[in-house]
Amino acid sequence: MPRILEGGLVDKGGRYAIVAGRFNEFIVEKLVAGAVGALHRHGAEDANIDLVRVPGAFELGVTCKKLADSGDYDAIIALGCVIRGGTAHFDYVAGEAAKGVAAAGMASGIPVIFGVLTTENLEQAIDRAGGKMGNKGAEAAVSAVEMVDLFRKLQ
Ligand code: INI
Repeated sequence: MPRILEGGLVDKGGRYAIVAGRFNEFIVEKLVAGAVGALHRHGAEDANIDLVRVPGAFELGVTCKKLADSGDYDAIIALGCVIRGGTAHFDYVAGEAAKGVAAAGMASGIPVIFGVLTTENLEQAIDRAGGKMGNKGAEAAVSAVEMVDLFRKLQ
């Protein structure tokens, strides 16, 4: 049997920052509630969870990078919602959000979790923010707990 290195899903005092875009607030607030609820259910305490708000998904990457570099957090969870409109704006905002969040993780070496919905319409967003497709904020938070535990084992 190979040696298997993977993170568990029980939080052991990890420090988390959730960064949430205000754009499409009605949806993003459901992602935030899902993320906080999941962190609690996996053992994290409010004292170890900070919530940082930014204008929109475009601002997530640079904010995640700043928080990751602070040394105050073991994982950052980026939450936002980009809904396709009739223009190319969607592609720029969604693309930069994904690139920025990924770059923050790569540059800092800290897990930065991508919990940004990129959907064709509002219905798809509702489905993924506590509707029939689950809550992507909660899923992102569980990924953060797992990655914090994994990174402790990889040290
Ligand atoms: N921000 C979002 O988070 N979602 C969107 O759907 C969106 N749209 O469609 O424009 C959006 N735009 C704002 C953007 O994230 C920045 O806050 C803004 O451009 C200022 O830099």
